[in-house]
Amino acid sequence: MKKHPMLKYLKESGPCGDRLPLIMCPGCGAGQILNFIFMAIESLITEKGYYKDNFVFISGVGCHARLTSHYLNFDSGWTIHGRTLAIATGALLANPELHLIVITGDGDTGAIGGNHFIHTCRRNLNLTIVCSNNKLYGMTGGQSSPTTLNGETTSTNPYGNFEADFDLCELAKTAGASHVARWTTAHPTQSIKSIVKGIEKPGTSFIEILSQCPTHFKRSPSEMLRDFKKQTVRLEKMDETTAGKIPIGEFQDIQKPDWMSSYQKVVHSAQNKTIQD
Ligand SMILES: Cc1ncc(C[n+]2csc(CCOP(=O)(O)OP(=O)(O)O)c2C)c(N)n1
Ligand SMILES: [Mg+2]
Repeated sequence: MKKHPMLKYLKESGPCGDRLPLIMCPGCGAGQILNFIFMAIESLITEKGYYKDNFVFISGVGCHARLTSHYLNFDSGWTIHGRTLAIATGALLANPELHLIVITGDGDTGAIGGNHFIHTCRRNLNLTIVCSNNKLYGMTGGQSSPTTLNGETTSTNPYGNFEADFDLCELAKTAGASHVARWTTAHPTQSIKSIVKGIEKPGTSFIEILSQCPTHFKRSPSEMLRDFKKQTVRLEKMDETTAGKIPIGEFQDIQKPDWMSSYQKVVHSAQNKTIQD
């Protein structure tokens, strides 16, 4: 049987046993997101001369986080829920040559790790953040998260979420990330292109991918994918007729110095300063 071309990026076996099937529930979007990231990395290695060994993955805790050290044939760190970006920052400062890919969730980024998220974007640290947004806390029983849509039903909101939902892309954009985009698991080509662009872009890249959780939403994955197509609209087509739809596309793509290049300028100035008695 012909092997899947991305299989080389998975370990033969890991803490969860054999690499396939993944530990995720059937129909979970996390495996698709992992495949998008692999496809992006594959194109950078084969077409742009990137080295596999320079990619390092960091994740926190959550269903999405199972995608790193459990399975990847890359250097990776499975770290603490909500502190993913703090730990990725440390890895980056230790070796700025690395391409750090942070796989995070809507809870990890938008709730417990919200403060780290804001300041990572503000500092414009050279990290590529891929957020698997399944709109709830998948791993702990499907509780509402900051991205659960208003009115949506979860295990903690059986009568519908009465809170306002949060737009992570708008937050990343306002906080100053260089590159910000949102897609869904029903948009594979666009997601892969955004991840490639994000990795190539100096500074913080935030790529949010809406992902289906058939287990907690108790729906079929294919129906959820069809809904992603129906519920979303390209940012540039948003107007009064599309009210209530979820905007997808590129929210921000700007040229600005990343944290490390600004820091190196300061180091250079300090080293060249003549100390006066
Ligand atoms: C410090 C800390 N607080 C809470 C938890 C419990 N916990 C584990 S995963 C999780 C939520 C994960 O949600 P999300 O980041 O959206 O990931 P998903 O499982 O949906 O992929 C929580 C609250 C924890 N492990 N550590
Ligand atoms: Mg989640």
